Amino acid sequence: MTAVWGIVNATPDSFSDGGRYADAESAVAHGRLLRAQGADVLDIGGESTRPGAERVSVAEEQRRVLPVIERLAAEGIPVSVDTLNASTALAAVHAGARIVNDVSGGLADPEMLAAVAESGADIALGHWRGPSSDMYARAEYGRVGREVAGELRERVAVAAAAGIAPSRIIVDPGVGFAKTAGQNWDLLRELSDVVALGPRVLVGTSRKRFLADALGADADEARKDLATAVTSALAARAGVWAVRVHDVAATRDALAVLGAWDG
Ligand code: PMM
Repeated sequence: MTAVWGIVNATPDSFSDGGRYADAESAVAHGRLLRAQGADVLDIGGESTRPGAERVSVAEEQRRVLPVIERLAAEGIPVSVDTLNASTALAAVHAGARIVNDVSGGLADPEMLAAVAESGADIALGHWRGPSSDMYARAEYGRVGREVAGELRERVAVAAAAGIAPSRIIVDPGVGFAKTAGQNWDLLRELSDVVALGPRVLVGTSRKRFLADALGADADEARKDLATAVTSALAARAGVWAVRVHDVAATRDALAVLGAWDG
């Protein structure tokens, strides 16, 4: 059965004036809800990696994620930390995270792979061609599936050379990272190139902008969550190990339907 990663944003809630404690409190509550809905892993991030998003300081990132990770991990829930920073990855593992989710595949912080090797955690290596501020300038591919797979193969080799056991490595084709909308669809169609690499594959399509190609630009969050359940089921059919989503309940239902269909 395909695993489901539930997204927990440990970012300040602009609608709350309760301060840091209230923010951590609501992130923990949200994590518990996603777990109850069937999330296998909770992916906790304190800095948005969306296109055009602002960077926050490493200290601020850690103030946001560490209390949330500590509390959810203490409840026995498998936790990953979504970060580009080696020091946050290490601190998160000390707080109980078992997986480091680095959308840059170890490229953003030169210390990342050595830190993860030392920590003993698993690592998800994302396909990345540079910071989100100008990543569309790098969105040039011949056959996108083959090229993404080739670049991920290189990152896996570098991670293994840094001392991370191959069985601890997960790869992610990085939907939306340095890819146009059309290239994201091509990539999903060609997922078998990435699955053929060998390591476990994680795919994240949740609420991403390219879904508007199918739904129209005015699609709200609820419609994007339904679309995400469909793309996640199709990714599962293509052989991925896990999908990363905001709406765990909808994707769990879609995977259950796929399971019944397959018998
Ligand atoms: N996408 C985002 C953030 N983190 N991590 C992985 N492994 N794969 C992704 O596709 C991915 C990610 C984009 O931001 P979001 O948190 O708003 O979805």
